[in-house]
Amino acid sequence: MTASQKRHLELARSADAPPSPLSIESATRARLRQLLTVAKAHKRALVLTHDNPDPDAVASACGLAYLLQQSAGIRAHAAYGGVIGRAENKAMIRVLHLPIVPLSRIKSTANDLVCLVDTQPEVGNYATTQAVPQLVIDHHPARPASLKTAFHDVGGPAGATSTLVTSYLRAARLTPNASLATGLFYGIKSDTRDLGREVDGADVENYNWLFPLVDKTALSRIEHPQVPARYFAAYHRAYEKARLHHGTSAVTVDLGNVYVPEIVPEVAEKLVSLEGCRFSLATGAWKNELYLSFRLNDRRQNAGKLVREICRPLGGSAGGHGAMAGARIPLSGRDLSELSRRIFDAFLEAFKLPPGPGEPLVPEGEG
Ligand SMILES: [Mn+2]
Repeated sequence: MTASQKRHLELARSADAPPSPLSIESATRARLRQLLTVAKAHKRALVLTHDNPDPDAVASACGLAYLLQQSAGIRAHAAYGGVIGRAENKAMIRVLHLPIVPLSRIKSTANDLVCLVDTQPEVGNYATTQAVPQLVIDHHPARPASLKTAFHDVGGPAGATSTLVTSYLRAARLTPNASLATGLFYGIKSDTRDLGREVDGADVENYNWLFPLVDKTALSRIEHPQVPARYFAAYHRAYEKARLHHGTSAVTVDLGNVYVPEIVPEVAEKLVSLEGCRFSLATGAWKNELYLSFRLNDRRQNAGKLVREICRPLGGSAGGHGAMAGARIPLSGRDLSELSRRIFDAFLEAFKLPPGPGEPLVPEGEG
């Protein structure tokens, strides 16, 4: 056996070996009972994701709404603010016909229970409704406000909110249909980058449990979507405008105005695969807000913490965890490229790299 095969085996063992499957299951069942007790005191639930939701947010919202309907016997609607713009995410909704709608289509007054998934109170990245969220399920680091809600399951170590929701469905002895199962599976798969990043034993366990229920044809159509021409234009501009810092230690790009906000994280994700790169940063403007995405290869740093420290003072909302984080900052008259430069310099300094414009990723004449 080669060293790399050995390492793979060790990784597989550590990821597949939770403390004790039985104790985890009874803990989940106890939490499920608490969740249902809170839910049953209400009539109509609104399950809200963060704005511009990703597959994990969409799937966990639909999964929780299903759980509330089936096991608490209350009406529940899943909704989101912002837009679903990334091609894979649009395909997910279209191919799977998932029951989630823009928040504007829901009469908020009729709901007496507001639930949040894949985000938490205080984060500020979800559409504001009048009611205070009372039920929160999120794998991101716990926020103090979440701990004051009637029910909360926050703070990881799960790599995806879909993992937490799948555990509750299983504890409630519910089997999701092919559409929901495929959504939850894709939620886990995309948030953990195919179980390769920030993954927990529960992610692997639920991924395997969902696999036989997945509609493989649908999954393939989601993962290989058709994209509009402007997608290629946006990528072309991204590569042309990307800048290298201190060799290939860091790569930054200010995308200018973007046609959908999701192109920003997608580009950051692509650029962090550059050889020798410690982190990537992408910014873009959409509807008078600066969107920022940060991706990290350097395990000694925490992406979420850095983004919060740098972006909060600029008036933005920020979220994220170990290797990936993002922020949204109102431009309020500020110039995108100037603000981007300031932010890039702050990150470069945090990594003790020289600030400044850097060198083009694609030198002139090679593009
Ligand atoms: Mn997530």
